[in-house]
Amino acid sequence: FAMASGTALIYDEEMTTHKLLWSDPVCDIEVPERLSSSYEQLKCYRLVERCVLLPTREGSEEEILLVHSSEHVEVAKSTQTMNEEELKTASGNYDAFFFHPNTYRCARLAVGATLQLVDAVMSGKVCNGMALVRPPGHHSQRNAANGFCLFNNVAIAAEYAKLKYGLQRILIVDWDVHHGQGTQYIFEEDPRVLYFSWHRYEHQEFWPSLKESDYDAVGLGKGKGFNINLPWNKVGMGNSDYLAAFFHVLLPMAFEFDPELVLVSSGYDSGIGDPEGQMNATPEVFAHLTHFLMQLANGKLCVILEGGYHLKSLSESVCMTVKTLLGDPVPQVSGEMAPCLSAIESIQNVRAAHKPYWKWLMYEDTSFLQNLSTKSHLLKKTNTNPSTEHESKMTNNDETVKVERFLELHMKNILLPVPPIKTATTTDFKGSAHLLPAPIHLVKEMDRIEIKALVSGFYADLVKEEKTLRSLSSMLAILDKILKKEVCNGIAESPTSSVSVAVALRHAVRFGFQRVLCIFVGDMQIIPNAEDGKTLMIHICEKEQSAKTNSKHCISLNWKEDAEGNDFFSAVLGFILPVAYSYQPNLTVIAVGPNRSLGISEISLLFALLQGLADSRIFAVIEDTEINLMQSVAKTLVGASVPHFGVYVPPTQEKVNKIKKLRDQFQQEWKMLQCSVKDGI
Ligand code: X5A
Ligand code: ZN
Repeated sequence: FAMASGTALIYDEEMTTHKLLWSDPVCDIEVPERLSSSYEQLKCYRLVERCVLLPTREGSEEEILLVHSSEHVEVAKSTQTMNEEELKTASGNYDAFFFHPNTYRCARLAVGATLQLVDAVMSGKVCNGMALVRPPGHHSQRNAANGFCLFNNVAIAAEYAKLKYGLQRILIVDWDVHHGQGTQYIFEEDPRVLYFSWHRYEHQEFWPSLKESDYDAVGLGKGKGFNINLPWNKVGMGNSDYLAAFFHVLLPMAFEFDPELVLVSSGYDSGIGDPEGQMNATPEVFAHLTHFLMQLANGKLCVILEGGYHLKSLSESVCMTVKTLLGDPVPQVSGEMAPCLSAIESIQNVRAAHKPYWKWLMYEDTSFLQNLSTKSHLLKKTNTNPSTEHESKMTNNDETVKVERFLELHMKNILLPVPPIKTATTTDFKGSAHLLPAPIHLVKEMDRIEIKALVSGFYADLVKEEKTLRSLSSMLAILDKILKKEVCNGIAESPTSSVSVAVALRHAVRFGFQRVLCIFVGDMQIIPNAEDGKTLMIHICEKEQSAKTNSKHCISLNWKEDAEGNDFFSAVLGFILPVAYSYQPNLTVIAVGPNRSLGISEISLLFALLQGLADSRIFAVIEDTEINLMQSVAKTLVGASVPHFGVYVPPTQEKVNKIKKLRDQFQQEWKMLQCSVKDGI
C-alpha cells in the first residue's frame, strides 16, 4: 500500500473572462487579476512546476443540482445570451452579484475544477491540492447568487464526495473573512458535514449582517453541533487570534470529528491589507493553518479559492498555502503571540455554545460572556475615543504603501529558500530505510576531540564513558547540520537521552540560538543548565512532580496515555501548542527517555504539530532501544505520512482539570493559553 503523495494545482485562464462590465462600487473588487496574479506568483516562486497540474472540466448539470435548484441553474444559463442591459437587470435580483455573458461557463468550470481536485485526492492520485477558481462559491445558496458567488463550489464538492465516495464525515473550514452563509444553509441539518467559519461580524454590522452568523447558530435537527460560527467583533484580528481560534475551537473539534476529507473555503480577504476584511494576519499564518489541517483525514486536503481582494496579499498567501501543501518547512509567524480581548470573548462564547455537542468540552467550565467589551463600546457610539485595541485599520494610502512594501520585502525571504534535505540521522534503521520515502541524510559522526573540547568545563565528568562519548559524537553531528541549516530536522538515537539533551542544549545555545523549546517524554533526569532563560522545558511524565518545581521556563505535565485510545489531543492543543507558540522557539528539541507515558501515535502527533514552530527545525533524541518509535518519528519528520491516531477518547475530568490548572497558572506568561475572560475583566 503506497501512501498518496504530491500536490495538485488547478488553474484555467478561461475563468478570468468573467468580469464586471459596468460601474458598481460593491462588486468592482472581484477582478480577473485575482486569479492571474496568484498563478503568476506561484510561477515566480517555482511552485507551479512542483505541482501535479490537473485540467479543469465543466461541472455537469447533475452535479450542480446536488446543491442548487433547477430554477437557479436555468436563470444562470439564460444569462449567456443577454445584452449588457439585461445582464445588469438579472444581476440586480441578487445581493452583490454581477453577470457577464461568460459567467455561466466560468461558474461551471469552477465547479468542475473543484470536483477534479476532489477526485484526484480521493483516488489517491495526489495527497492534497489547490484549485484557483472564479467565481467563488460560499455565499451562493440553493436558489440564489450572492456575494460574488453563483454556484457553491465547496458545497457541491462535499455532496459529490458523500455520493461518489460514500463519505460519512467531511470537514469544511471556511477561513474567508465573510460568513459563508450559503454553505451554512446547505448543511445546517447535515451531521455528515462539519462546517466551521470565522468571519468579520462586528455585532452584525458587517455584511451580510445576519443574526444566523453569530456563535449561537450551531446547526439544526440532526445537524446540531455541526455548524461552528466564530464571529470577529473587531477588525484588526491577526496571526495570534487566528491561531488561538484553531487551538481552542476548530482543531479539538476537528480531531474529535475525525473527518475523512477536509475542504477549505479558502478566502484570503482575512489577510493583511485586504480592503474588505481589514484584518492583520500575515501570509505565513496561512502556512500554519494549512499545516494543521494536513494532520487530519490522513492528509486528504482540498483547498478551493474563495475571496481575497488585495492582489499582493492574496497571491503571497496563496503561495504560502501551496508551498505548505508541498511539504516545505513552515515559516515562523511574526508579531507578539497574544490573542486580543475581543477574540478571546468570541472564542469563549463559541465554546460555551458547543459544550452540549462535543465530548472534549464536557468538563471544560465554559460560560457565556454577555457583556462583550466591544458591545458596550458599540452602545457608546458617540464616544469618539477609539478603543485601545487594533487601531491599525488600513484606511489611508500610507498604510496601503506600508503593506505593499512589507509584503514585498518580507515574503521574498520566506518563500525563496528551500532546504535540500529534510531529515538527518546516523541511524541506518536496521535495513528498513526503504520504508521511508524521502531521502534521509546519513551524517558522519563528529570528531572526538571536537566533542571533548565542546563539553569540557560543562559536562566533562559525564563523558568519561566510551559509550556516552560515541552517542554524543553522532548526536552532535546531526544537531550541527540543523544549526547550520543544512537540514531541517534530525533524529539521534541515544542510550542516555538526559545527557545527550543537556549537551545538545548547551551546544545550540552557544551556537547562538536564543530560544530553545525542549520537550521531554518519560523518566528523564533534567540536568540543570547554565542557559537559563534561553530554554523552555516541558516535561511529560507519569510521576506527579511537585507543583512548586514548576516555573515559567520549566513546566511539568503529568500525563499518562489512555489505554483505550488517544486522549492526548486536549493536552497538545489546549496546553503544549499554545505555550510553544507563545514562546516562539528557534529550535525545538524533543527527547524520549525510558518509561515514556505516551504511545507511539501520541508522540508522533506531538512531532507533527510542533513542526509548525522554529521554521520546522526539530531535533529528536530517542532511546536507542525504541526502533518502532524511531521509524514512526522519521516518517512524520520527512512529512511522508501522518500518524494514525486511533479512536478518539475524550479526556477524563481529572485530566481536563490538570490542563485547566496549568492554564490558570501560566496564561499570564504564555498568552496563547487564554481562551476565556477572567471574571471582572
Ligand atoms: C467571496 C467573497 C464577498 C462579498 C462582499 C459583498 N464575497 N459586500 O469574499
Ligand atoms: Zn470573502
